Amino acid sequence: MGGAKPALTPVEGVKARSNYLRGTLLQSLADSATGALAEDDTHVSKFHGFYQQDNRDHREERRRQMLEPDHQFMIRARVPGGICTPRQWLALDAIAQQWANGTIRLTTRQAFQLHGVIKGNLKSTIRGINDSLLDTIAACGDVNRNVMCTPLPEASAIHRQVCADAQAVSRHLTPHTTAYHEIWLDKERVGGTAETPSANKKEVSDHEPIYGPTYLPRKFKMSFAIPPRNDVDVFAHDLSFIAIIENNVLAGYNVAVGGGMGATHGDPATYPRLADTIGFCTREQVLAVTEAIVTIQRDFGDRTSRKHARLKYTLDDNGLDWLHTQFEARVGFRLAAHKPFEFTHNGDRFGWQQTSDGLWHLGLFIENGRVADRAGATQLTGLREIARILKGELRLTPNQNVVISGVAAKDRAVIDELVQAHGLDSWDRISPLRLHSMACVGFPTCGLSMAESERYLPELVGRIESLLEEHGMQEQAITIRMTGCPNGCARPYLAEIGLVGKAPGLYNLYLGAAFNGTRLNSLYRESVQEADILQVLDGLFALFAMSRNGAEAFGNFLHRTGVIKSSSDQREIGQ
Ligand code: SRM
Ligand code: SF4
Repeated sequence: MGGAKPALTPVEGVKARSNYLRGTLLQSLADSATGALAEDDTHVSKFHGFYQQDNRDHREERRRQMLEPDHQFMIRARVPGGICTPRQWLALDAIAQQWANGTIRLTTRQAFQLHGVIKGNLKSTIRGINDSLLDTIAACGDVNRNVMCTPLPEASAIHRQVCADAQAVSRHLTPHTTAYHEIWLDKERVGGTAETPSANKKEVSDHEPIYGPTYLPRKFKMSFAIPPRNDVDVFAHDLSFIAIIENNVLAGYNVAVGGGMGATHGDPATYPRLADTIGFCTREQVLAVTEAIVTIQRDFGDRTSRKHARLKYTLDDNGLDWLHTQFEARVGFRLAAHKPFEFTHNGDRFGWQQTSDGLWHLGLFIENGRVADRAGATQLTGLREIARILKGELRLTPNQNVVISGVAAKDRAVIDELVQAHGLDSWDRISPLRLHSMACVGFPTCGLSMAESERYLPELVGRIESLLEEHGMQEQAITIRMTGCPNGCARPYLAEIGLVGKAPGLYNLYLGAAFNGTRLNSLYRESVQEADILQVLDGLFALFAMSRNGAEAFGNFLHRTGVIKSSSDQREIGQ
């Protein structure tokens, strides 16, 4: 005799009632009495690519004045594989100036974010993004998110193929609902004959062949990597494809499943997890593999607890053998054994590089992805000027940077001039530590932030740079990542030094991830302030300077010497 079935989460009800993501968004937009959306619509809106937020710097003051919070919206535009045309960049920039806060935010998943859009400007913003041939649908919500692809492997022909596969997967998993087009692009409502949650045929308007009417239990993330670069952090995603190159030909992909970063402080049932490599597939099998894994998660992911709803938990609850059985029943074939591969690093590369097609690509450092004009570095204007003359593309990197891509040799000089004039040449002067730093957005826009992140990491890195200098290690590349809470948006658990916010000024310090993104770090100190962080690092840098093995990376050193003793997931993947 089983007990009562656990209730589905309220968000499941919102999705079911939303009639394929319509909700009451039109009414919410028309309601001029408030700057906010109706409660249910704050969930539906995510599938359309925007989040309701309020400026947390203004919260107290607004409360004192008995005003409603300073509601504003963050809009995320998908850029599959991070490839963006100069025209799209210019359009995003113009929209940021006209309707958002005048900056562009490059994300850790190679997408764009705009902050500070008020409700009355949402429609113009989303239309403008669509006019530039980017879109915002499925940039957030319980669906497959922006598909990542390494932006610049040296073998350009193979990169084109891998990127084409990433974009095909992205198209395949884009929701079919016509709600997006009706609401934002004023398209006619499209009729159809589809399933509805209640099997009530009169409300039929849409159908979702892969997702069904309640979409996925939770967000779903995918990436494509080309070894030896692991810049996408391939083991941090629900589903990833690792390109296997044999005799200079793309033979197919190793398939990795069940990665994820998100956790909750003090709740051991939530944890970051590295993906398992479960086999090898050909290029032709990629869409079938993707659809099978997505539908397994659709059918078995936990819809009763959003904290336990990602594929990593479905996998840990049921095991790999179960996954293979489910998978084979859906696709009708067995994955081949996975093939050997090796990753060397998970950071970005900076400066000019030439690819096998003879074109040049310039990797530029954008600190924490915030493209803005500041005293001494007018990076926003500089990238605008570059986009105006660029014949190639801009590629957004998985570490919040940008690559000016596809430049003919004769055009390099003019790009260099603009880069210098606008302070975009910092990569040439700053430390490898800073080049390997990454922070999530955090305050003031993120509603989940517990501590500063984007606004604080640059300062802290400066102090850690001084320590490294004292130990004669200013040229040492170390990955350092900070997030304002344990959700893991800057993938902090894959950094050699990870800082995860607990409260204003307090962070959990994680140490010892592998420099190539194949091992998670471990919690080393809980709830520490800046002074403690610097003291701990000072001691460890002294040890490192004294007894590292040759070019050994910091995280590997801590691991080898036993400074790091345990971790939630200490498997070393792939080597
Ligand atoms: Fe994230 C929620 C920002 C990449 C795990 N993330 C959020 C929200 C939307 C806060 C919210 O729900 O109210 C943040 C908006 C802040 C703001 O003001 O802009 C936010 N996440 C970001 C971005 C912009 C960070 C950045 O600095 O670049 C990244 C946007 C990616 C994109 O373009 O799609 C971003 N988020 C990630 C990553 C990294 C990745 O995907 O490679 C992760 C960890 C990987 C993973 O998903 O496991 C991540 N974000 C989360 C989670 C925890 C999910 C979980 O499974 O527990 C949340 C909270 C949630 O979903 O409930 C979250
Ligand atoms: Fe916000 Fe936390 Fe993500 Fe940072 S890690 S952007 S604080 S949800």
